[in-house]
Amino acid sequence: MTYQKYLTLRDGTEFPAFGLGTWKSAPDEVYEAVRAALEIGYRHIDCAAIYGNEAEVGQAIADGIAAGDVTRQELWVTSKLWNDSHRRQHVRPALEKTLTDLGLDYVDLYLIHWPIAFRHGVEFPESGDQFLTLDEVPIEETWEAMLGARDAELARQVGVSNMGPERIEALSSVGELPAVDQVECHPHLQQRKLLTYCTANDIVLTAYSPLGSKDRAHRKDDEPPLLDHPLIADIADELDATPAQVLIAWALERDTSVIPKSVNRGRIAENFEAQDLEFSDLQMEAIASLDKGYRYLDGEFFARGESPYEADQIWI
Ligand code: NDP
Ligand code: 1BO
Repeated sequence: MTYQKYLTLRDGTEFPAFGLGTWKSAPDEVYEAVRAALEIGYRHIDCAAIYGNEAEVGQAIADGIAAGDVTRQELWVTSKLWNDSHRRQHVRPALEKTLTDLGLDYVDLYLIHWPIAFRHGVEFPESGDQFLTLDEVPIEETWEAMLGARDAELARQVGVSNMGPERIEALSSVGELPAVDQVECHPHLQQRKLLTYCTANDIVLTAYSPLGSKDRAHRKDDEPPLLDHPLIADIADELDATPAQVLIAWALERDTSVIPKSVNRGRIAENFEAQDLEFSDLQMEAIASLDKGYRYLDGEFFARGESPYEADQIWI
């Protein structure tokens, strides 16, 4: 029986630390992936409207519940508000669309996906005028509407993604800090400053791209492949584990939540079993030395052409 770790949110809610990512899981693959995950024991699925597969994820959840693999109460479903729905009047309809697609009455966690805004109806901007600046749609306005959606019981918890301490701190003017901040985090980007801030403020950090997001369409030539790193391979050998399991277990050891994506049943099971790994202090110290502030998802795709956004200003 694999051990399953829960993290406690500020209001005492128990949050399953380990979950399944679904970005780039094609609609025709994600149904089987989520069914397999629920059978294996996953209790946390990470979704987003922009992933274009919430209907298939929802069908798999419904069928998994019908098959007795999990109950709705045991399951944690996260989704995210896309950048074109930051205005007050667009937040609740966007969440309602996600709920319809997922076939759920509520999500457990709803996140502002990025601190970046587009005109309503724009999926990915093709010109500068399709962006909105955060002066035009302040993130505080979006956050207030997120809190309203939670108060209307459409989401049990609300949080943010891709935000650093400065941006999160600004949200406190609205009255409440987020329950969760979901950011890229792995041994090459350890997010120590942000993790210290989150811990001090009772915010759980969820680590995305924990394996280095290795199927990115536009890879950079100098990209260091995390799964092939010799130090990770050595520790995997010492623990009789795989490199992916080491990366996942490292995130759990630091009391972060972690959401590796896979559409392969064998790798879905392999990743789940990472929850049983334990490190020595020496192994944790060795992995700590790999931090180089390297982002696989560098945000350049939001900063191209006439965009009013700069990539290095996204995560402040
Ligand atoms: P991951 O770091 O999870 O890597 C996914 C890649 O690793 C896929 O190519 C997958 O292939 C492969 N993989 C999975 N398991 C193994 C294994 N055991 N051994 C070898 N390869 C493996 O990348 P993601 O960028 O997808 O991040 C995870 C999740 O985080 C996303 O799916 C999404 O839910 C969330 N996310 C959120 C973001 C945000 O802005 N909030 C941004 C990015 C991600 P295969 O499927 O074939 O197994
Ligand atoms: C545009 C990238 C979204 C991944 O969550």
